[in-house]
Amino acid sequence: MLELTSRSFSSVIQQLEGSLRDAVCVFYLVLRGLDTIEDDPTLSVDRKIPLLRDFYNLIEKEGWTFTENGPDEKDRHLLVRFDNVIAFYRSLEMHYRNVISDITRDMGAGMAKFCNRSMQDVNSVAEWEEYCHYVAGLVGIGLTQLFVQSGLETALELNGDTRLSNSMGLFLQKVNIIRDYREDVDVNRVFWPREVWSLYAESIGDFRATQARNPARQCLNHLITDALKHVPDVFHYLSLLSNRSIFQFCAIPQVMAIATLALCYDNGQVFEQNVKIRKGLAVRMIIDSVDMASVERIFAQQLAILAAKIIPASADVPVHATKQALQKAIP
Ligand code: PS7
Ligand code: MN
Ligand code: MN
Ligand code: MN
Repeated sequence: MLELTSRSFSSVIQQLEGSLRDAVCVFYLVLRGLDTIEDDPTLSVDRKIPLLRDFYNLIEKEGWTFTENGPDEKDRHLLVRFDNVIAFYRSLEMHYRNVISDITRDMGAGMAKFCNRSMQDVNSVAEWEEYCHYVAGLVGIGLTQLFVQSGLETALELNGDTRLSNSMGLFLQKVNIIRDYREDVDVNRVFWPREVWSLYAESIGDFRATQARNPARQCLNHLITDALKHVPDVFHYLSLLSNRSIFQFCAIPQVMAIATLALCYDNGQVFEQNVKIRKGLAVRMIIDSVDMASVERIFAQQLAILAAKIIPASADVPVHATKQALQKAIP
């Protein structure tokens, strides 16, 4: 199921040590199930909201499955055979189950809150961060609790400082939202905050037009600059880890994210298709992400690629802000 549903997390989860491996695998599949309900446009809001809010109870029900997803939902099969995930969840030690249950409850409630307001979109940057907290920051906070429960990580700050764990998720989620502009807008899902895009267009969908490339790229660069502010927290968090398999699990998605940001910066293609880093680059970065020093090197390389794309003569506010964010981000 993990290999069927996960595009990027399957291998880094499978290399985790001991009982943590199963716990994180179940955590992933439970949240993927929840997200499959959130993402399904064929489920009515009235059906969706109670499911999202109740999902943390449903995962306790032996034999529960869900067959109402539309036929096009890519992870439909996971929910059709969710009884398997539930059986696996119920076999976990209680300290792991409690973390998974609490995070699933809070994420489901957060998703329901945003799905409730349907057409109202994400208005401010603060709201953008609130949404990202529910769907990704909470994952960071829950994973950190699992690491500590496993006994493989002991740093007190890791668990005490949910701000750092939250930033780990926020950075990944913002990059995902920035990169997926076209895919999301085409199905009427808007995650770019109105407070930012309204500076550059009347309507978010306008960025798709080739005549709008200049304001579109400025808006894109503005959001990338915003995402970069999380990089110092990401480094701080990674520097607190001591277990090698956990370090790689945490670092590899962050490395992919920074390379994706560097590729997307000032890139008009984001408004046409889903921009993806080259497979060869991804493989090389995965192999190279062994410790803090190598991850810092990769980040510095990717940030240099991004910096080289800044148009030097421009006095735009975002350009100035981007330079400032890069200064703070470069290790
Ligand atoms: C439990 C590994 C490591 C401290 C399913 C990993 C979807 C970016 O939305 O399919 O389909 O376009 O690419 C992952 C922090 C969460 C945040 C969130 C659970 C890192 C349900 C990843 C992943 C915290 C809500 C990418 C958050 O999905 O995107 C486990 C530390 C799931 C992490 C969603 C997004 C994940 C995401 P989409 P993807
Ligand atoms: Mn979703
Ligand atoms: Mn999704
Ligand atoms: Mn997405």
